[in-house]
Amino acid sequence: MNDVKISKYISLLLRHKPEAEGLTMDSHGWVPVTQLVKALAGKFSGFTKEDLDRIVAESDKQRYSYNDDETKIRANQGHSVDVDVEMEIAEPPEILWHGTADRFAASIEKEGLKPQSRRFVHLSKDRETAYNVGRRHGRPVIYLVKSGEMYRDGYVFRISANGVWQTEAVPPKYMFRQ
Ligand code: HQG
Repeated sequence: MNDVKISKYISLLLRHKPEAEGLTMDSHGWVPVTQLVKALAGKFSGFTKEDLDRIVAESDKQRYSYNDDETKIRANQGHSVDVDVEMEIAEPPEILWHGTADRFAASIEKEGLKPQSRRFVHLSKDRETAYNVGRRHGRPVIYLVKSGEMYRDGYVFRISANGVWQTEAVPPKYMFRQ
């Protein structure tokens, strides 16, 4: 089994395109495990619930959660579909980071960070994580985000079940290119 390839497909289904496999997603992002396993078995022959258990447990960023009785599964964050995955609203650390690609820098410095196709802007806890996020898009550029100041100014921050900070937008005055 190519777990990385399968995990990418699971992310596609659980964050962006449940309809590609006819999955029924509820308003909190949950999908029946039996449905997901069946869909994955149709695409990756021999796929079973045990394979899904392994991918959920070993996901490097802990991308997915089961509900208590493991009948439902959802992605912890990163959605473009309009669901509420019940992220905790919390006070962020004083500083967070955002990694992006240099081709986005001019637009970001003009209009700030926007969620683009996702529901929230994703912020990293440390510089290295931000660098790795930025590298996915091209030549990386890192911004320091003054999240503490934003919080005191009334901006709402959420933290996902797998520890990724998110907010709706970051205006340019709270960001510094590093
Ligand atoms: C950029 C991964 C132009 C933004 C990671 C980013 C993350 C703008 C891109 C998670 C802009 C959107 C999310 C503006 C923002 N003008 N470009 N005003 N505002 N952008 O993939 O943050 O492996 O939707 O900088 O670890 O890169 O999938 O967001 O470059 O946590 O679990 O628009 O995805 O996690 O790209 O990544 P994305 P992201 P997973």
